[in-house]
Amino acid sequence: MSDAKLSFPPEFLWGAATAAYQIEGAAQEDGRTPSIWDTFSRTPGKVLGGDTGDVACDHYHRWREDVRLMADLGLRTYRFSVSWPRVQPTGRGPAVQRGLDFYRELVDELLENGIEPMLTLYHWDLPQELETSFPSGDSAGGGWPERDTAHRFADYARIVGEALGDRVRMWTTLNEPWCSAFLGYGSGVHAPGRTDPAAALRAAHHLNLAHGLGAQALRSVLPARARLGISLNPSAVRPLTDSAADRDAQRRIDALANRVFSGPLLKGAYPGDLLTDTASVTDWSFVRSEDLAVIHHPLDFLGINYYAPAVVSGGADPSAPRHDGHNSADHSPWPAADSVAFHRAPGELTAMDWPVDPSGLTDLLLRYTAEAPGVPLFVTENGAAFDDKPNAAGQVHDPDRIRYLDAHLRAVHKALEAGADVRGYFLWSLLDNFEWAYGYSKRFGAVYVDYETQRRVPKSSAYWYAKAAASGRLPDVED
Ligand code: PNW
Repeated sequence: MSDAKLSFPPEFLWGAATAAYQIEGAAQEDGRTPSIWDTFSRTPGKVLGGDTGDVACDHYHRWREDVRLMADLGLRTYRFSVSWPRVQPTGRGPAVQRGLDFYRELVDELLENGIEPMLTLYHWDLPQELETSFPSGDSAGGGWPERDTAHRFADYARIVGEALGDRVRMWTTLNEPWCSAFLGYGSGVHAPGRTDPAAALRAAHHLNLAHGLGAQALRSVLPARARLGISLNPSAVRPLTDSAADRDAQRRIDALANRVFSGPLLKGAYPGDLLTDTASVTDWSFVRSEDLAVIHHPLDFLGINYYAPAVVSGGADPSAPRHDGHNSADHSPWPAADSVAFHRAPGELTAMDWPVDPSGLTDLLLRYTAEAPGVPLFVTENGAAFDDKPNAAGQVHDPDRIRYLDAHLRAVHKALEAGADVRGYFLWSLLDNFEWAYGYSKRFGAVYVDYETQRRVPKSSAYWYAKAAASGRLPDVED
């Protein structure tokens, strides 16, 4: 649509996001040890095509070129993550100076180019050692189901805070703890690939605790001007019909997708219905009452990652295929929710088979405006994968992605008009990259990456987005 060009506030931050394991490569350089994603991706059958992050976009060696790309596109902010096993191999003990230096140099280059860094401490690359060797051992393995991992995360947060606190202002503890807990330990489609619903719920709590302990550790070392938040991937869950069964299915999934995090983070308590719903799986005795005050730490901002909504109904046949975006998994990521059926939401599908429906983004921004009054919001991820290919002239035209971005930025604008305090938007992703269980088969980048040559080619959407960032207005959408 080329009607009124919507304009955004002048201080609105236009950015792009990446994550360490998805772009860095250099998996065995400078003292980095394996993360759970190295182990998982090297296990046959776990990642499409047997792809790994060993080389990825080789960003570890090409970061200067990548920052130049961001500067050329006029980005005002860049969200990246720090690889835990690069700065603290094995997840315990002293830091590796070379690992910290890599991020310091990256940040300095960003700042010199007028690009504000947003640093994520944990985007899923847990040091393998923390998954494998663990002190108490009251579950089938270590990792996030173990309480100790939250304490290890706080130590790591302090290390990075001390090293970069003088130059990074925006900090997030965790990216999408839902994926870490429920895809990592529930459905097993993400590392470490465990399929134990009780472990997934324990993981969710210990991720919440890690956020709280990490936030405390950061506050103790960061200057007062630092801003601290977390990025969640809340689900816009809709009932298929208005029936009582469908509305109850919505409530149940809302608890498992959203309130399991927002409850303790924003209210200092787990929702009662979540505890009752999951009583057959766990008694939640791993939650100590003092944990809740730690998790309920005042946020300076909340990051919302959004891709697509979900539609649910009650009274399902547990053997029927799910349409929750996790159909390929034999195990459900939703503990104690076998009676819930997932339906395909309406809308055009992206290459992930995720429907295009921007209204969920407006809904979520307004919901969290109400649930976290006074807390500024960022869209810390939004974007889409399409089947991008260079043409004979070597250019990549991606009108689908332009339409997707335009529609979702309009959804952000709608939330702004309705009173949401949205401070910025990060396109996922700057570069095509390692798309987790899908390997390199899905391209989310505004910039095309030729994995043979590592050549970067900005797609048409990158130029479109650059115009939006430069003018604060949404440009026309080409056909
Ligand atoms: C997010 N799901 O991952 C991540 O933060 C990014 O690293 C990732 O590349 C991006 O979204 C695109 O997938 C998700 O299955 C992965 O529901 C899977 C799901 C959701 C988010």
